[in-house]
Amino acid sequence: MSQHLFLPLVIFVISPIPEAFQDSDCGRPEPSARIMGGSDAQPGAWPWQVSLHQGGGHICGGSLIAPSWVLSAAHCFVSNGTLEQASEWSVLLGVHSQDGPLDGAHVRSVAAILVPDNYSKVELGADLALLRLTSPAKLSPTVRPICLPRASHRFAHGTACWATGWGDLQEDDPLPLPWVLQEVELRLLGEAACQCLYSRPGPFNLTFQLLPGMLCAGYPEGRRDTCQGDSGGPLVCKEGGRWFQAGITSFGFGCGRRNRPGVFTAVGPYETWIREQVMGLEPGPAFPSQPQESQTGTWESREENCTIALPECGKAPRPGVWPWEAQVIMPGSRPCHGTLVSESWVLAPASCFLDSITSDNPPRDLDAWRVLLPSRTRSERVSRFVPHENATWDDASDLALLQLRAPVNLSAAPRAVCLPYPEHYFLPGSRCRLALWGRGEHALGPSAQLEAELLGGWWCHCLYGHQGASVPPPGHPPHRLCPYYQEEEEAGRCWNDSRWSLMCLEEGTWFLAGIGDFSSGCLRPRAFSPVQTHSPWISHVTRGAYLEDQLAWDWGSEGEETETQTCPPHTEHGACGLRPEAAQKGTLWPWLAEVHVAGDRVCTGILVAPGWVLVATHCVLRLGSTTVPNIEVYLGRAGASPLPQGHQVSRLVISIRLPRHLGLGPPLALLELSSRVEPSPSALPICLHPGGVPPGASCWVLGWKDPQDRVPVATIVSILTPRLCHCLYQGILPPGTLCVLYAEGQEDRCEVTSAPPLLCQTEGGSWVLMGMAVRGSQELFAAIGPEEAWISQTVAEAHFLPPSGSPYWPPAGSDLCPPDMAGASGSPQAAALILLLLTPLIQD
Ligand code: 4AZ
Repeated sequence: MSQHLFLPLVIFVISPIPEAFQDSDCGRPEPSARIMGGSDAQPGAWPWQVSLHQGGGHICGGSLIAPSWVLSAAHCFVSNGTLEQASEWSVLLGVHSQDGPLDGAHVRSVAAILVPDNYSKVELGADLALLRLTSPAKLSPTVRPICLPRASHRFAHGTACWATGWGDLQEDDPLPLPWVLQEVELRLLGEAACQCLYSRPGPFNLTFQLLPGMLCAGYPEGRRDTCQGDSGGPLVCKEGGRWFQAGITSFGFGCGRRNRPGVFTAVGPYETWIREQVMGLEPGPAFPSQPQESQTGTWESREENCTIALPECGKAPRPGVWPWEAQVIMPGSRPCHGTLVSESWVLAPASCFLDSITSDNPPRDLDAWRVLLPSRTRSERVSRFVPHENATWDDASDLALLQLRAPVNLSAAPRAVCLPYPEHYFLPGSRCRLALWGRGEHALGPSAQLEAELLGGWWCHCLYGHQGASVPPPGHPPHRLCPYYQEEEEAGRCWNDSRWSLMCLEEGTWFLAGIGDFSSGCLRPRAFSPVQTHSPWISHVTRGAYLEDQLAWDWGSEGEETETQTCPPHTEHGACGLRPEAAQKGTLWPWLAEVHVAGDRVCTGILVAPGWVLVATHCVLRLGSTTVPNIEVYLGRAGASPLPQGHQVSRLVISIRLPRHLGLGPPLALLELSSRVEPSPSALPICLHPGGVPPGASCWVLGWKDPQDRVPVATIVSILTPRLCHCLYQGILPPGTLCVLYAEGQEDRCEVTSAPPLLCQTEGGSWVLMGMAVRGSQELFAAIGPEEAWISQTVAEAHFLPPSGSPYWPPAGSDLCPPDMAGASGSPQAAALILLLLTPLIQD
């Protein structure tokens, strides 16, 4: 539907008198002279094929069935339930290429368009139309009518027939100039065989009920089909030396998709309707009787059993052994890792080949390039290099296609990876793998397996998106993909110069889902740009890449209303410490967990990673007790104002981890949850503070007013300088203890038995955990910093901010306390007030 043709009308000669026309003239092209997966037709090979124009461009196909009659599809002429004006349409006859001189071609206007009364929309059948021409066509070797089948005519299943047209070559890929008529051989599918294919959920999770008067043609494996713009055109089958029109191109689910053959309007069942419409206007169409020898075909045959095609791409013998792994070798540089997407094409980052960002000239020394593919003894040569047009300035388009000189056989290895269609939605929780991509170095050594699990859209979208951005709802393709994986990070290195591709598994089939995004820098999880947006370009260039429908659809109840989510304030520190807008109903402290210990005791816990909660040891473990209590963790609870059910999560604790402290009882414990918590505005991990006090931060003790109703209360505090702290609690403090000072009257807003945490909000806006309350104290907190090594080793995903501010811990033995204050009598509060007059607080 995308071509526009402006015709010089003067070249056409109108022939006023119909030529003699008989039955025997139909369906016989005189000289023996896309559609998807087809090829250029020979001029004159399909002399009944016409092009229907509206507004100067090709819209639909049609077939000449009598000098004054054209058969086409109703949906070409009906929009919003109304039939279009005949005068808007013109019929081009005898056309081969719609671009050059139209030798022997001529045009006719349309006097009337007739559509069956019971036509409403394509899926409900009766998708046919008759066009009466204002004057008869001029019959010639390139303009001849097709024979029509009678109602009793039976086309045998499996018959090879031909569809023709000027429609798209693939979904959203119009036929290029010079617009030469395309032909494709399609096999007739029996009703049961077709219904069986369409009864299995396919694209968009849809199934379809085939109706009487429809027929299917194509192949279970797809790849050859009619497409947009072919509608109304004929499907013809040769019997007894003449061509009969078995079908009218009507619709389908996409084009050339697996298990989705084209659906045609069967012509035979409409014999009576057609005869009625043309009655009285001679000569009418020819309905020759079916040749004897063709009546013996199979129509209720063994073939009718259901032959479903399986994906031809994305099969790996085992994860990590990728039959589509391709390495491009160029003299003088490291190999570039890419992936095989078809028999003849390799996809790789364009940046491997474009020498620098300043020179975007494609390289010229293709002769020297070689491609290594699995199980091939010799390397392949390269004949073409096609970079993506945005490759040099858009990271997400850093792609190039390399054509191999000779196609390879894809029966075992090498094999092609599957590519997702643009509407693909990879389910959160999908199993994925990271594979080498481009010239990236393998950070983990060549044997490492990077297993990954796809995280939900919210997290990824907001981590890399901006505050207030709306999150694509489940089922909608995301802007970015974030896989969760274990990465051994060396201190100070985040391997942001190594690149990966992301492959995800659906029903045993691997898809190339994303390509590593440089823009994620050191943020974790890394972001990947979805490949699905580039699939149309890849299939346009390669004409053979394996696009495959989504194979897994279950993302929960669809009927459930989903509020549009918007992104909370952003942090530059990775996937921690984000706090949703206070306005969002309910949850204000998304990392605050209720830790229910063995029934009724409740402690405060803090989510430090999607599967881990940090608590004060004394709160979950009783001294002297050797049994590990039964612990349950609740997130997304906001005390008296409960959130909708969907926002609350609970997990059992499967292990308690303690640091190995010699002598002293460890102040902090890590609880491992039975499964990860999907990050959401009501359950987010916090960042951890490595030491010192963040400059300019505001700090809070977060707890409950009372352990029964557990309404979160946050009390602002000042963290005292180490000197003040040391002087006030001289001799009684374990190393790494933080002291705080409450504003007057605020000191007992939180109850202490639940061991509340001490948090700060940094100048950058992200929230960090400083410490957890020491047993029985309101002012003393066991700091996180000194436990950094243990926490990081136990929980790879826990995120410590880079060190900042002044170191908190004073050198051992410093003794600078004012003489009167050492071991001050009276309350710490009173003592601190005196000291405050002498020493500024750190945060001031
Ligand atoms: C169309 O839109 C159309 N693959 C025609 C045929 C098919 C799909 C779409 C069948 O005109």
